[in-house]
Amino acid sequence: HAAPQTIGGPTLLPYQEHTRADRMRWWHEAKFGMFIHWGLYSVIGHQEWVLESEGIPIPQYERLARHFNPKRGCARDWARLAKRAGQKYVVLTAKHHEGFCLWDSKLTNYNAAKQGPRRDLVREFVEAARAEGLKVGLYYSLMDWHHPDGETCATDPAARERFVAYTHGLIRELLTNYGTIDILWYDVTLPLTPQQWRADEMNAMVFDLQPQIIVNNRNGLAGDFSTPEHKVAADKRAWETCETMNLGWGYQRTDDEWKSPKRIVNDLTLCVQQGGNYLLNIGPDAAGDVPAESVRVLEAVGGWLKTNGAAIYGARGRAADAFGNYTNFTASGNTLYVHVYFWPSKTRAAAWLDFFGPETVVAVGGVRARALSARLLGTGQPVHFTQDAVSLRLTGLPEVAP
Ligand code: FUL
Repeated sequence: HAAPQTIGGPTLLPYQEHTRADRMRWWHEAKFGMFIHWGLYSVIGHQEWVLESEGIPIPQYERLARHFNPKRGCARDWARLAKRAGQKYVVLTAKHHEGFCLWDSKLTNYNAAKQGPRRDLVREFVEAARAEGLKVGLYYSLMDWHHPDGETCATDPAARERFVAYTHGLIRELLTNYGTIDILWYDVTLPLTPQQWRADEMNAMVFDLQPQIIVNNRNGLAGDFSTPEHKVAADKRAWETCETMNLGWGYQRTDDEWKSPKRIVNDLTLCVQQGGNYLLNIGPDAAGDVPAESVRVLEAVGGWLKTNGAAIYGARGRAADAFGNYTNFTASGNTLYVHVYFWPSKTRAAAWLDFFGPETVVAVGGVRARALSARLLGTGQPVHFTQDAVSLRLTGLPEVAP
């Protein structure tokens, strides 16, 4: 907690249009969302590209719908899980590259209301999310391996005409029939160019139907935010890292490469430090069950956010010129949050560190503002500190990270 005037550089990144700043305000505050990859590929449990990567013939793949049998209320379970995890918005794959629509479409029978579950899963999702007070996002893949024109549209103008009309029509359905949609998360423009997609017209329709919505950049236009995947990559504009909890996006039976809660918290913090958002994926199985390990990790992250949320929600990135070892920094008002992810416990440190004295110390460089007080966020316990021109030294810290 520092004297008002000088904790750092610019507060938020500049947003060109006022209307955009308005639309995106909640999103910048929210920071943390849940991505949900779910579709017929979840039946096989061998990631969401399985149709393409295993070369499964379309008629055979279509039969998966019969085995896609989600439990009643699974969308509510996800929404509650997101809530417990401290996530503020949820984004569901309404249609992934496989082409199967999770909603009751009038434009194709290849949808969850007409076959398989015979339920409008998008409606269930939207209602469940709203009931938990979460913002609602829909992912939509432009690329479509199932539609007969999905590939030929690249070369055949008549096929293109039909396929582009189909695509605009599906997006129109999603943004007409389910009330307020907060995010449209496009994916993969292949095999058409934005011009061929009539992407300008597409976005104009989207904003016409949902003036408050925000859209990403994966229809080939800039949209409202960028979407670095599997990496934290700060941008000059609004951006959101999307990341998986294990390796795959869709449910993968044999994938045990789970990231730890600590790793997730660190990534989230790093995103916030650099001014971005973090969209973390779950891949429920065909019953809608979320892998137990995902639940465990999300709940642990949620536990952390419960005590440390002030350092994340609504916090600003690049807030200070502060630097340090194994630390991330976020800020809110005049408060600088020092996230120490490697705790320099004295007894575990090398003997020569005794040179610095017998205490657990965290040293922060680059803080030009005068510190007035310091405390542990989780417990409120005051932290001793000294400050000179070189560093702010937090001393007398507990031996073990709180
Ligand atoms: C990629 C897709 O190909 C992946 O399947 C996944 O949906 C990821 C978020 O975007 O482009």
